[in-house]
Amino acid sequence: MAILINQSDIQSFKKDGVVLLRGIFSEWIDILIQGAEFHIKNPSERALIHHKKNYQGQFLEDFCNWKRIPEYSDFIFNSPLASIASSLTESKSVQFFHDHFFYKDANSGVPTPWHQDMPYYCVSGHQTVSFWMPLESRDKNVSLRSLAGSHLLKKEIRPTSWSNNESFYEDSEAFMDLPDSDDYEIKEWRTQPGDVIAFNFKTIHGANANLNDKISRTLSFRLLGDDVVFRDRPGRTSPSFPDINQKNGERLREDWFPTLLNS
Ligand SMILES: O=C(O)CCC(=O)C(=O)O
Repeated sequence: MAILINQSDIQSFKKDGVVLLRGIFSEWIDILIQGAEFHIKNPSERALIHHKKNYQGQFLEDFCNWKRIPEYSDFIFNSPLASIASSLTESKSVQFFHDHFFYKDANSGVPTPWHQDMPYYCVSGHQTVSFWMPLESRDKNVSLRSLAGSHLLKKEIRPTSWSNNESFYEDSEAFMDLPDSDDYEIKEWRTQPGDVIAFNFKTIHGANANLNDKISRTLSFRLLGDDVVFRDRPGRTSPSFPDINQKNGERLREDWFPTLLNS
């Protein structure tokens, strides 16, 4: 994988829990935009729509659409995604977890709050990576931002519902509050289609509202490395996988979460 990423990318990912990889998927952008255009017109039943008072535009997020959108599955199975994930997470095996689509209308006014993805998920482990891919150019102030080193926190951050800020699970005490973002270096970059921000599921991240006069579309692809196993959460996860029928500590079932690489 030396051609696509280098040791310093791997070291940054390990130390900061986030790294920018410039232009790494440029040749896949047209295909992904085709998929995203279909997706916007045909959201799944899992899609969530967020509005903010006094703003016209909406913020739509949707999950787990790779099976029905061939452009997404083409990218997942035929791009160097898994190989890059294997290098970054220093894993021999890579399983696909899910895709997450973020569509923000122009002037949608709804930010993505600071959060950690891991506590929303039915998995535990450290060898994880999300690939955040903007489908159009993003100024720094509407790109992803991440707290460098936050993936090393010992306790998980309390997951809350983005609509009403309520704790996701009853055992809210098992989690810690968000730390003060001023205590961290914030990693954020101006980004172009083809660039990727790769981050650990435990890295605290967020994004400002889209207050520009053009839409913003982002795809995040989530992958699992060697040490990731099923974790039974005390409630509904996001995304939820009803009937998954797995026990704590098991490798995720391959019929739902395909192994993309096993070296
Ligand atoms: O782009 C955004 O608004 C948020 C992205 C995000 O939270 C993610 O990819 O996990």
